[in-house]
Amino acid sequence: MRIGITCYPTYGGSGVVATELGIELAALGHEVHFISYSQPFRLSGRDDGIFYHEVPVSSYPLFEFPPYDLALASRMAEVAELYSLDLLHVHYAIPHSVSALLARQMLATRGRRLPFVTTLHGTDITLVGLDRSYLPITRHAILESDGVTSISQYLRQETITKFDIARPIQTIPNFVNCDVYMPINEDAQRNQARKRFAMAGEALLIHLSNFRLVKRVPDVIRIFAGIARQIPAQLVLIGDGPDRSAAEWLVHDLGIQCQVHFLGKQERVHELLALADLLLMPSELESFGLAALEAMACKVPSIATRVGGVPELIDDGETGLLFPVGDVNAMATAAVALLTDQPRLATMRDAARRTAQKRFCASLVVPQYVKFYEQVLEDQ
Ligand code: GMT
Repeated sequence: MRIGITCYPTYGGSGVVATELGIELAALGHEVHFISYSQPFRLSGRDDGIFYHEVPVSSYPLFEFPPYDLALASRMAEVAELYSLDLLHVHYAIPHSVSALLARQMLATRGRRLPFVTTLHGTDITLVGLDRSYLPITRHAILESDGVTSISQYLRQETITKFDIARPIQTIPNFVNCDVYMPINEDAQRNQARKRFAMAGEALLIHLSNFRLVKRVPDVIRIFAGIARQIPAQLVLIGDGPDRSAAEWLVHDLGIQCQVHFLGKQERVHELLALADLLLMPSELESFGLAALEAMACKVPSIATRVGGVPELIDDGETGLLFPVGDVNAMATAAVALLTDQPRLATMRDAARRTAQKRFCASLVVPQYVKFYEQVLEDQ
């Protein structure tokens, strides 16, 4: 198939899923065309079968808000025609599904079909999508999509309930490439690599996010401070975003600068995750929690919140530990108990990797997307 993919190219789960999906589809022999305002950050530009088309957004004095969604729709229609795309797959409903709908209409007037699939990722439904200024148009584009998928059962149900949508929505969970996201099984090699952040005998905690409010990064710092008061520990934070400076100030005020490493945006996330003992994901809401899955594939269980789709990914007590939002003391206490019980931690680490392989491996999930595309094309 020739597939056009549109996503947010910046740091964020939906862009990561879209990019990894494109890479996997190309590896299966499909032709993948990314259409976005900049190259998705995990795309190296070296993969066979992958093409990138930038969306130019012109600015005029009259435009206080340059209309990206319109420029995107034009480029989608153009790329679809020039490269004979079979379908578009847009990640994150706002505004991508609306642009895809326009592109489909533009090509229809030229006698060409261009079906589109919308994948719902989370805040496009639970936060931004519920904003009255976006709800009617988002709902319309979801209803008009030729196929809709959601990344968890939770999100599917939220979409049906909050958007009052009766159309079929297929849940296809997020996935991880278990050959890229891997543990370092050799103890000596792992210990050597951990020396970059932690000395022998120190626990290593990790957090990975876009530092938005919903991620509760200050809770990450407070949980870590609670852990570090009881056992020797270090914390690595990967990512960047609006709450980074608040987190940096909190680290400063708590006097734990020597134990906290802000790495900013990183490309080789899998190599860093594999060094950690535990991931901290105390989010207000996660429709899935991709960071926790990537960590699990590296044999790193999570201390996380029992919200949204997280319980579909993490079995509480088996592949991680789940808590109410904001209960930083309970999370710190549980983390210390786990980190000081090596046999229990080892069992949980093994179970986390096994779950990633058995339920969320790219080789199991990507074919579900291919089948879904085939169904959509058959229904035309
Ligand atoms: O969480 C964010 O701030 C970004 C958002 C995105 O679109 O990048 O993440 C959502 O999609 C991810 C990939 O499917 C999911 O793993 C996240 O759980 C989801 N975030 C929320 O639901 C808050």
